[in-house]
Amino acid sequence: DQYAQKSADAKATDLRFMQLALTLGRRGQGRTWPNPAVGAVIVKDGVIIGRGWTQPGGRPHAEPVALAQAGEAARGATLYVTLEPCSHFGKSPPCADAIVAAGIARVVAAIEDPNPDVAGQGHARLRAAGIRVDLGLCAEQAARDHAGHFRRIRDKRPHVVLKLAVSPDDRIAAAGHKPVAVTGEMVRSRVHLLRAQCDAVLVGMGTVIADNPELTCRLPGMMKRSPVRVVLDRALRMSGNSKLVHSARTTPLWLMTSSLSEAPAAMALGAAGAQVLRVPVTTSPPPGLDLLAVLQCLAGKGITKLLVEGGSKVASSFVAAGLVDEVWLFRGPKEIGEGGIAALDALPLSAITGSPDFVQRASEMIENDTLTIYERS
Ligand code: AOF
Ligand code: ZN
Repeated sequence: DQYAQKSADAKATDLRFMQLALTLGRRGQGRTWPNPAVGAVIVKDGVIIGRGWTQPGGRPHAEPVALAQAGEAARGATLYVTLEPCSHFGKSPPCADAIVAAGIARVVAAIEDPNPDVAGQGHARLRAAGIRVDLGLCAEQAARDHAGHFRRIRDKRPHVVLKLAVSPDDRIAAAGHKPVAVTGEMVRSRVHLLRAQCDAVLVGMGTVIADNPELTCRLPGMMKRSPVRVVLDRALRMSGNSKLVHSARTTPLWLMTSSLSEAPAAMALGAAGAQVLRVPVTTSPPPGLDLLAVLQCLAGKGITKLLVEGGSKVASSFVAAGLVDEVWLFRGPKEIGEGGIAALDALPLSAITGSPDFVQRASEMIENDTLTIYERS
């Protein structure tokens, strides 16, 4: 094909601009749902004349932002974009039409958009207008960056990231759920950054009762990036005095409860700013919310990427149900010892670390702790 015959120099140039587009796209992560966080760069004669990324709330899309910056100079230029430009009249007009109208000569797109409204038609529209389209540069990285969008479109559920912070003896808390500092300060900021890049975070009611967490992103300058907080609260035991409810008016709080939980409690929590969402319970023991139904409900509301933060029972249920796509395993240096709470409740941690279902993608030291990332194979 045309692209295979390009010179090494031209390919290196393309790679550099696509990597910039990917970096720009990541700026929107956690803030563009239900839309993917796309990045776009416009280049003419080797000079960048426009940069754009999907704006908070999902619109405008990345391409019109970059085109507006380039203005008239876009005529004859190359557009690098991390996802196929859209071809449908959604809440915004088709990006493909805007690209044609601006006179772009060549589009380099990382990957096709699986959205059935687009699915190749964006590229077809560009080609029909005489634009040269090169598809597939950095496709693997783009698939990773858009994993939430792909999973939501294809499987009607969010991409699920499980975060675990464990001791060398695979425990997350001391006897009686007494909290211990398993990992250090640097890991804490890293987790807050991870939260900011996800659309929603989820915990079980046990964690809320034990820790009274707030689950917001508290990094300097990033207050506005807190994800939706989701609590599995089958019997609707959430206290009106929890930090979660107190902050429900500024950061969304969604309580997933069984259809049988009491109406008056739901009304009171609703009045305090929480959203109560009812899902079916499992028919087989142990009693619990149907996790696939929970995920489908979240995807239906637009969530593309979900961070599961605990505790051990919630983590093990997601693993056992085969609903975990990615694991961030932080490991501290100090043993917790006998009686400590096991990371995955009844499951051994090797259900992830030794399972053929997961492959290790990356590993790094963070001060005295390690982070290992696993991906569904
Ligand atoms: C693009 N560029 O930056 C993004 C795209 O409801 P709408 O009109 O905003 O369209 C949403 C769909 O557009 C979304 O599901 C996905 O397929 C695509 N997202 N497309 O050309 C972008 N964010
Ligand atoms: Zn678009």
